[in-house]
Amino acid sequence: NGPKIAIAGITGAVGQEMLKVLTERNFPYSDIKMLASARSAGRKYTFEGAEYTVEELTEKSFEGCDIALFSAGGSISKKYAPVAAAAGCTVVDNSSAFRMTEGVPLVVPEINPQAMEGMKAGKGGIIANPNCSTIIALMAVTPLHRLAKVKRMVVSTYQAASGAGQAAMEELEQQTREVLEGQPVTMNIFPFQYAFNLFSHNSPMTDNGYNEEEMKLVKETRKIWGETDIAITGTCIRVPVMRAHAESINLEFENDISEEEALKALEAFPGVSIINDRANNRFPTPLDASTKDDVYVGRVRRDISRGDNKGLDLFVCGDQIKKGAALNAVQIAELLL
Ligand code: 2RA
Repeated sequence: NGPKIAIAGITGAVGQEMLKVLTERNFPYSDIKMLASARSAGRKYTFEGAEYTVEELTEKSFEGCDIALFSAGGSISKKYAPVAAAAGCTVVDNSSAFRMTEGVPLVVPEINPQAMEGMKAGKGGIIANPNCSTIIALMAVTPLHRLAKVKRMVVSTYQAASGAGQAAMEELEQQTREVLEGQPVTMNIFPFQYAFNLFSHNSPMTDNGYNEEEMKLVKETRKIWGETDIAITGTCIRVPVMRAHAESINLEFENDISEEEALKALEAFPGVSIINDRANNRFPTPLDASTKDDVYVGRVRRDISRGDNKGLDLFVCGDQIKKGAALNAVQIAELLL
């Protein structure tokens, strides 16, 4: 008789992936409440042999629930996560609404589980799921940070359509067909062609010339590691890939670190797999990572632009819907049991 779970945003790509992950990890729930907007209320899902009817998300939706997984956008989280927490539900929020809120743990279970120490299902509280590009980067960089202490991190991301939602994935597919058929491309989600193209991440621009996605990387890394004096910069790009992000990362360390030491630390880190086959020029691709739990790391090499052993470059791929969102959220829920 495990916890009663509510999933807010059940019809989205992440909500649906959460169900898959609950099954894959044999999560011991006693019941599931599937919540969405009024538009989706009444829709039926069969899950693990039982039929569920989607209910409209209201202030009353969380009574009697022990854990609420939110992935319905920031405004829904802002309005209902505190209501769910007040009803005694422990909230795992995949939106950015509370990530930088003092007192709300921002957690990657393999990295900083201690941040949510003492929190239990049914005892209220909110735990924030970091942004997907932050999770994917830090799964690779944290074992190296622990070994030689990162001083500066430069990240270039190649972000999949799934990060912009189901509709963006559908638009990418539709535009690809249209281009191949010589048809004019349909543009609903982005104001320019996505297929066979790439562009600066679609999140809002901020006043320093960085977009919100890049600033999430900077701010969330510091909160997750609990260190504010790390120099971080990034450029986030949307690329025509379906569901796995790729990231090129340059690191400067306080201390020496060799390629061998880095690979050993990566091999030992849970949730990381290595694809680093120089002889065959074989390194991680988004299709290696798609639908997989692990984050894939390769191109691990000494940064030749420095005259010392305090720099490394690497290349990382991780599934945005899974480890970037749904899997990380369910792993946080497991820590509440
Ligand atoms: C993106 N990080 O990929 C966002 C998704 N939450 O656009």
